[in-house]
Amino acid sequence: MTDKKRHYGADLIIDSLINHEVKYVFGIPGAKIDRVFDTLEEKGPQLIVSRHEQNATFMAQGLGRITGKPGVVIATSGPGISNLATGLVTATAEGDPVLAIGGQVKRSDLLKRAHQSMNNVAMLEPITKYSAEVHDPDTLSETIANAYRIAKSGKPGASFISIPQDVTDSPVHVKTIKPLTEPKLGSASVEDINYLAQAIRNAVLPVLLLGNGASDEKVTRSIRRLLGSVKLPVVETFQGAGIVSRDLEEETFFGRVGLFRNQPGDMLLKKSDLVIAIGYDPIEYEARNWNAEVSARTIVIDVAQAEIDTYFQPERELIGSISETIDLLIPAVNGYRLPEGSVEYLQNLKKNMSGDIKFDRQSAAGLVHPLDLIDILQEQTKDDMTVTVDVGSHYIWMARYFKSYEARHLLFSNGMQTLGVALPWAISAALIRPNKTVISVSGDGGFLFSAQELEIAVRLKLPIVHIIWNDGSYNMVKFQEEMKYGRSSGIQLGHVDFVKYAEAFGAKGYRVDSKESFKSTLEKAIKESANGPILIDVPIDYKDNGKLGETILPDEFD
Ligand SMILES: Cc1ncc(C[n+]2csc(CCOP(=O)(O)OP(=O)(O)O)c2C)c(N)n1
Repeated sequence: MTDKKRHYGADLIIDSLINHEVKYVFGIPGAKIDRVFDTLEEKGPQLIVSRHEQNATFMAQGLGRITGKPGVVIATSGPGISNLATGLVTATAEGDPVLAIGGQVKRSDLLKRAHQSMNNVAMLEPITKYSAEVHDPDTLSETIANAYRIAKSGKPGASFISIPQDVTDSPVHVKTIKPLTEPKLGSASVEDINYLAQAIRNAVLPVLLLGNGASDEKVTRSIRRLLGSVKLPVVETFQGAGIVSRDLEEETFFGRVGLFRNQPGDMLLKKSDLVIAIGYDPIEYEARNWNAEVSARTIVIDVAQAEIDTYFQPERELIGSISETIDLLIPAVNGYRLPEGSVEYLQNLKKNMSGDIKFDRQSAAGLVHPLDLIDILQEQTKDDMTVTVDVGSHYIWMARYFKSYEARHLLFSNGMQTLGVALPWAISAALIRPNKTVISVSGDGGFLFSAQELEIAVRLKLPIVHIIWNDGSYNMVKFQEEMKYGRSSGIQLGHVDFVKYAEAFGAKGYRVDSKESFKSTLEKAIKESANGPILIDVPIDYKDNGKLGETILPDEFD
């Protein structure tokens, strides 16, 4: 029995989380870490027990991405730890702060072939920013404080702490650390800011390339102020979605870039003589894809130095707080106007974006065309609703055609492209942004990577509408294999009755068979989601997917 008056390692862990104002912990217990769960039960934060550690990690990642504060996941030793891996690599790759805490065998078993004995730190080290094991119970709080700071600083990512069972169970003699004030980064140097301002004034077609690092709240506000005073054309990466607001869209937004180099935004980047890359991370869209000719001058604004490669050699890097840097840039470019020729080019490009004639939306009976689905979803989604997207052909369609006007409200996994993120992220979004319906979108393949978490959504009555683009295959792989080899392999899936699946969890499920029935069902589902999650199974018409990969990159428009 625990002596309630004594203070144990587990208390230090939980008190540290409380001091860091952690509201939710996602995870699954096991014997090596159960004292932490026992303490959690008594003191908080709120525990969300998941059905798989991977999904708990995705939920922590989703929380990290939306709030900018590390999402916390706790798992037990052995397979509990190894199940964290995919979530942690996704978080680190995609710049999302996560703090993972894992159980470990007791210290005396560490060097033995004992039950669940494994080198946790070594396993997770390559995919985290910080990976350490605590061997002295009195250092638990300081280790958590450091891991938390590292997860969130610079380019955010995952931190991992392994804690042997006897460390958790030992009495401790120190006080819990309270987080210190965070150091405030200043702007880049005035000299570099003036250099960029001059480069913009001299450029014929300067373009902003906005990446995931540009989509935090403060940076987004600064970028909007900049675009309000100087109408520079903008392209976003998938994870940069939503930075450009509705009122700035018409004059400044030229779409998202990623995956295949055939977007209006790619044409713009190719033609630009000055690309200003803000919070850009090559993991989302390598420079060899958008700067194949190494033609553009590039200037970077970021919190950390860029990784240099043949296709990405910035001539200046403005390093510091991105928002402070942009706020100082605004007066320095005041009064700048794009040359007449560029304005005309952009107007033509815009026409080309909206008049999409590539697709014949006439679908076979019973199927819904992706663009019809997107139009209906767009109509029924309010700007403050979160939309999470899984990985697959549906993600390419969504990234290209679904508009979002609030940063971090349209979420993609674009660094690792990890299947299964959509529903867990929707769960985090529903927790953090209460009373707002969350839309989550996946293929029929990716859905079943994490679908069991529907149980959490039912348990917590979360207002989630999950839309399955159902084509009975791993389509994104299929159509790319067909492009490469003229045939496909390993992509065929069997039939699943998703309506029954939803019902088995106590959720509602609908199947539609036309754009009209999708429209009315979505309307109904958004209303009904006030009482818990709803699944909509949409037979999707993927006949036009090949066109998504066609490599047309004209320089000019007639
Ligand atoms: C964990 C993981 N495994 C495999 C892949 C490779 N992959 C990318 S998309 C995809 C198919 C997705 O199929 P589905 O979820 O049905 O969506 P669709 O492409 O049909 O829209 C696969 C297998 C991946 N990205 N992540």
